[in-house]
Amino acid sequence: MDNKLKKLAESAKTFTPQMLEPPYSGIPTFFGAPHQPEIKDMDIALVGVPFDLGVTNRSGARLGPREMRNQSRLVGVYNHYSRMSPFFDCRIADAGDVPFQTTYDLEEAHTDIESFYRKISSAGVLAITAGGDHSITFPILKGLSSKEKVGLIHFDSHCDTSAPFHGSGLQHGCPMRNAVEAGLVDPKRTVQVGIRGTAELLWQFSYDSGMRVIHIEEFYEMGCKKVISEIKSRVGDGPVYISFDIDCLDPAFAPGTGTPVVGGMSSFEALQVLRGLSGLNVIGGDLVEVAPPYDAGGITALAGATLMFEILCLAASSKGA
Ligand SMILES: [Mn+2]
Repeated sequence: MDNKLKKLAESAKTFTPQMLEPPYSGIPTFFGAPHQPEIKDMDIALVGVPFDLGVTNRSGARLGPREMRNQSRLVGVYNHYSRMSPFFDCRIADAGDVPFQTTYDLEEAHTDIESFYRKISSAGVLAITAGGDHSITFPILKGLSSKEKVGLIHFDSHCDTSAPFHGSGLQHGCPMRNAVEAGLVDPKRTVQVGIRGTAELLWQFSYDSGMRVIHIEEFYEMGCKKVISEIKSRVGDGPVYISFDIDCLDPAFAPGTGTPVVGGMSSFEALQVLRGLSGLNVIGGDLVEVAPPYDAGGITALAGATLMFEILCLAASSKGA
């Protein structure tokens, strides 16, 4: 153990009492962080959005945050790759779930999400989110918005830049288009990674607006290292948000999701790309679309929690810096 790790291990502030308990005991919070519903005295809020009224296919992502809290007790507090603990560098709390006035109206529920994230950003706190279906990313970005547009690193099998269809422009096939059209996201500083599947015809907006789309075939041709440098050169030094749809992973690694598409990357490849993104100005992120009813032995929720931890580490490094 080198000195830095030794210092982390000996630091009382690295651990909460719950982190020292067995992972199956107690009331689960994200990574064992303290539950703190009031947004104060924290640098980063971990937030659950148990909501899936925006799905086009199988529902169940509303159960994602609960199960990711469970599995997250097997993840963290150290990141062995970057040799850091976000809990050492930052004050991190589980702020609980977004409180909904209604769970039966997509538009109104999105307003609830936006208000909650507005409260978080007004307090100068970063938010890392467990979804929920992907429709939640649009109201999250609205709530976090400042004057400056953000760049977007979007891992998914789908571009999610569809025009309204099946009677809604707010469902989970549309958030990235909505975010660009609302002036929240700069499409020229946007990279979509892992894209594939039959819905390609719905995503012309990605190309027309100037997003960089890396299909899964190109991902494997380039390899992780080139993908990382392509992402970094695209998004630059400005603020950037990371949105990770678990269906970016192959269903072999993440079967528990509403719209699985065969032929995706492995959980290790996703980890490697995320780890390569250190040094970017990460202002928040989400891990969405974990749907426990289709999961097997919790592997999707575990993959989700692990990737969420990686995003948390990136945000903590940014915040710390
Ligand atoms: Mn998606």
